[in-house]
Amino acid sequence: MNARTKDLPAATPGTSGSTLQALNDWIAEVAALTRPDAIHWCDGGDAENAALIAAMEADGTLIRLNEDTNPRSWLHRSHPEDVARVEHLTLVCTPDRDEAGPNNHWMPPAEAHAKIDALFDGCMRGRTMYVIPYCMGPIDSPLSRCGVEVTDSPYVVANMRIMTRMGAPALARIEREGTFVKGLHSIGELDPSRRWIMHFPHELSIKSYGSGYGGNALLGKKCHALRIASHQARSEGWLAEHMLILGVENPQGETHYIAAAFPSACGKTNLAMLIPPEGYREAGWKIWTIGDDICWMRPGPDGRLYAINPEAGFFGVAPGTSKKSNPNALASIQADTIFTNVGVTADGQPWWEGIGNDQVPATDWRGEPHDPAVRPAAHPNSRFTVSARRCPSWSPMAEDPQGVPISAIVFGGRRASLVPLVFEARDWTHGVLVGASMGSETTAAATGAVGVMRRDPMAMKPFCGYNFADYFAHWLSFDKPGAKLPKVFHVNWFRKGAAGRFLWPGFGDNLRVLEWMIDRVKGKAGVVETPIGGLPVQEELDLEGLVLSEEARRVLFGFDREGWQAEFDGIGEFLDGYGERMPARLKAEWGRIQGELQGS
Ligand code: GTP
Ligand code: SPV
Ligand code: MN
Repeated sequence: MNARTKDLPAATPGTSGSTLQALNDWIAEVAALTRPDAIHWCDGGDAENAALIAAMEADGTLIRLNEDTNPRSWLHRSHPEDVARVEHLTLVCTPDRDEAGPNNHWMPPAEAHAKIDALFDGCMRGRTMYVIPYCMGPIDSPLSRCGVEVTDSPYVVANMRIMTRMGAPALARIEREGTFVKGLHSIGELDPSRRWIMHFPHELSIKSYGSGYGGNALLGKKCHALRIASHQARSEGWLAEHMLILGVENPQGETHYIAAAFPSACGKTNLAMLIPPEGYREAGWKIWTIGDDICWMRPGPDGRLYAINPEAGFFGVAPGTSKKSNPNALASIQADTIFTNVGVTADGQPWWEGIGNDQVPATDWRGEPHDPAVRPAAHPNSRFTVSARRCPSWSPMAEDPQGVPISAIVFGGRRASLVPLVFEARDWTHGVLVGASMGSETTAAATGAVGVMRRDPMAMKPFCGYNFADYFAHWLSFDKPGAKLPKVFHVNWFRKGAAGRFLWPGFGDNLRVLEWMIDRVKGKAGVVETPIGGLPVQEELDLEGLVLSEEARRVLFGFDREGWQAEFDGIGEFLDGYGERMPARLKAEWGRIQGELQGS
């Protein structure tokens, strides 16, 4: 045992239950492969966290921020070539290649295990191996699922403690339930040429090597709660989605819950924590935050979809977060927060582009004196990790084991042209096509070019653990007798005008669009029918107090037939890329709309 481990409280579980035996056997197997100097079972307690933080402060993994302005908050600088998800190195390893589909990178399981085990061989020598039992979702919810992540990164432990229900209660549930997702992680050498994020859905296991960053390393998040969970959800009849969940409370005190899928860095955190515009606030509108990234939902006894947020914290994009754009996020991160790859002021305050204060960054995210001509102070994908309980709009319903009933599902992308502010799908089948057809411009959340339009169905392109054709069929299967499915909408907060500026004010004003959706759910508003779906009757979407240009009104609420014809050609090609596996019902729906667009 090394010195660091001796400082930590011992938390070795007993060996009574058979699951614990299976867990202990797996840990022994993993230790034999990776050869750590010590093994620490995480209990998730305060003493353990304090000891880990102290050790990370001592070795420079964490830098203490200004204790007066940002109590108990830390800066972590990742390896400069390890700052985002790596989609080209992320694999879904099913026995049959078609099961993973054209949407995933694939390798046969045996070859994948051999390749990554060669990297894991002896990789934890000189390090401590941490065993993290965690629960995704409220600890007492039937919708929740557990996992165990093994890692040699104390930074991962500290983040998992914020992002999941980690430690003793999760271990107890694992013992009770008998199953858990196995996640093996090592930062390795942080060498991009020795890096893989591999998923084995049939084995309920994940192996991740060579990255310490967010979605690559916090295995409960994208790896478990989306890729593995989507695979499980398909066979068990539920949905694991890249969606925020929020509650909209109207002045009458009724709350409607909405789930929304936007691709990475396209506004989920912002919408989930929205502060109503002044007039709405005065009238009594309120937004409740349930989740900002992941949603698990399944039909309840009444036929409605019920959703939980499997996470316990936010791993949010820092740049652009300001008092103006997201006051609730800013309030959340005033204390007890880990910042990754942000800039820092001379007196130790975190800083990023778009923070909207008059502080000046002294040091950039790489730890060098800040020179805006060299690089931004904060990396564009810099993030904060904070407990959801710190969020002023955090809803007590987020802990409800049954989840919240969903009234509307919203899809949306970052589209500078063509796509109007909002439209409504005719029915569930059309809604699934709207989700399947989503396109968005790429962002800094993954390595690669930024601003390139790509198809990102349901915002799940990087996260669906199986063939998209089967995934769309699974979505369609929810439409059955007795189902009371939510209405489906599509939004675009990112439409630009001829001058290249956003035409819609966005942020708090997005509530205007949510209000219209709820009116639609309640049958209180009409639509203008077009081939792509129902557009708002302009007078029925409250724009009071907004200054919108003539151009903005025209394009935000307009329908460009020729533009959509070209878009539908592209969507058709995309669907055809999945061959015979693509559900006929979805292709028929595409054909119907294509026909209407042609004016037949
Ligand atoms: P992940 O955590 O990567 O899954 O992303 P997310 O969808 O939670 O992203 P987030 O909410 O952090 O979005 C970040 C980016 O979207 C920032 O650049 C914001 O400024 C921008 N953004 C969010 N909402 C709006 C909006 O209503 N209008 C405009 N124009 N930009 C927005
Ligand atoms: C995303 O990229 O969609 C994220 C951040 O939410 S990460 O956890 O790094 O995937
Ligand atoms: Mn995300």
